[in-house]
Amino acid sequence: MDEAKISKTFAQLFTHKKRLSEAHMRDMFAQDESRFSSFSAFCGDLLLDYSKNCLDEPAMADLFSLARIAGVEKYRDDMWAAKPINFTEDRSVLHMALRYQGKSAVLVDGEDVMPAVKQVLNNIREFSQKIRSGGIIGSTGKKFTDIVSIGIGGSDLGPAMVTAALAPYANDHWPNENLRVHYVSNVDGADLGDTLKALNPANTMFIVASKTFTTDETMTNAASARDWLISSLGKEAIAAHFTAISTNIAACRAFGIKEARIFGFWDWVGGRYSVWSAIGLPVALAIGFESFEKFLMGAAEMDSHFLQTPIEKNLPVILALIGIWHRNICDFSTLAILPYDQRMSRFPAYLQQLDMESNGKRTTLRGKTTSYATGPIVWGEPGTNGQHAFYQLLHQGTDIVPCDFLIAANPDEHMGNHHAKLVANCFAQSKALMTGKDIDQVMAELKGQGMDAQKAKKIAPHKVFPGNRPSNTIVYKQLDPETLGALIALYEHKIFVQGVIWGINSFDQWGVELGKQLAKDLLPLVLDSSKKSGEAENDSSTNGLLDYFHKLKT
Ligand code: G6Q
Repeated sequence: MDEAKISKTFAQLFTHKKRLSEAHMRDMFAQDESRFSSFSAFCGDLLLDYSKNCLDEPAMADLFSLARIAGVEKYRDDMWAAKPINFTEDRSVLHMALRYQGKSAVLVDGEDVMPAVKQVLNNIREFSQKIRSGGIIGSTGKKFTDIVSIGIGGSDLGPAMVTAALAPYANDHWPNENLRVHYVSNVDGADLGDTLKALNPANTMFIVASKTFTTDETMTNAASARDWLISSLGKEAIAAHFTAISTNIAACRAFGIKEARIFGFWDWVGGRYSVWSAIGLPVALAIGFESFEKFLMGAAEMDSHFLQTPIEKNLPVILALIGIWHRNICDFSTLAILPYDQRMSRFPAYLQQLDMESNGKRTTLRGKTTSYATGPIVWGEPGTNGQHAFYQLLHQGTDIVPCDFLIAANPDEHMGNHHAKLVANCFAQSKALMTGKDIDQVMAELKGQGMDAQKAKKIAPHKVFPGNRPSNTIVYKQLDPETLGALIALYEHKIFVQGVIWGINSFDQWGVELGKQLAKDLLPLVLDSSKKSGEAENDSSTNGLLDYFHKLKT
């Protein structure tokens, strides 16, 4: 990576920003009828419209150069060649292998991982088909009607989001039939407690999803679930009612899970990139293995696009570069993910982890503290709900928030004109953010409504919209398994590209550790008030909180 060249390109980008400081996208569209086609790109029938960002061709050209100079193509090829790019954990990053549809070997340390990947997929196929058909039953001979997946973070957010998004594909079982898939993640007993309340142990299968099989929340929930099962079916029921997904086979066995019920994966699969592995087992159970395979195929299509398409037409690269422009050149600190799809309601939370755990970092590959901003704060909610809540700030607030709108051309629910209204709202929002409304327009409108001039002058400033607010719009045919796979892979690769440009390791997560360690240290003080809080090396706030907690505790 040539740092001098990178700095020079950043300097050029700041010059573009200065040049465009007075520009308004409204005028850019008025002056260039082909702006939409010049600033949009496809992967299959998935469209990325990035024309509503305050950028022009010279600025885009320098952004594309930045990607080249930063070595995006080289790092991308290194990732696919299984080089240990997650160097702080000495690991390759090969989630693309989990959905690879080609015939070539994928070598890690000289060994082809594809036979093992296919073996686990076959195990998932067999297991999910048997559970769904009643070929695998509980200890009392009853069919499983409820699957409870216990995991957290990367072992929960992906499968939970995908299961909700693809609910219509659970066609054999949804909504009338029997198999329901639940997710429990929080160590707050309310999560497990509320889930178990409605369940019958005889019909319930638990899947403990944990790469390490040591995560405190998951192990606490799994132990309580095991107690719940034992209290009504006895110890011998564990083997029939518990399944594990983990790389830590010994710990699964020690928990009481039999070998044939342990689905493995590998250390080259990061937690937040693991929905494609056995961690996706609950998804296969919910939507059936055929749909799960299509989900993998959709991601593989995006992988091929990412690996083969020139940078100027490469969707993940474009999305990443637009993000770099907003974060580093314009100093916009957040990114709103706005799916116009109710079933994608967990997608913003999923991307929150994918992006913020990957790129929320301040140490470069060379161990120096960055002098520039890295990953944005990611947040969002589905449209149209958000319109009636936080969009006020998007339109008229003092912070500019780049937005990603996502919308399907076809709904799953064919109900009146609901979908037409959803689409109209989605397109209206990006249009309104871009065009805005100036004072003259507002005055003309108010006068047209018959308002007297003095009152109009008083009210008008409140009705002005600055516009020129950036957004991308992603349009796809339908939210089917292939499309969802492609969308997730799009964002995975976008985040990777940004990590390369920022010169950080997107694949470790040391920031999660400190809080975990301190929680362990504090637990004895929470459990036992006689262990005086002052005994530990705590600050006065932590001690004060502990004392007050014990005072209130009944
Ligand atoms: C993801 C993170 C983290 C992890 C959870 C669960 O990339 O590493 O979210 O997935 O902490 O870890 P286990 O799967 O080991 O329980």
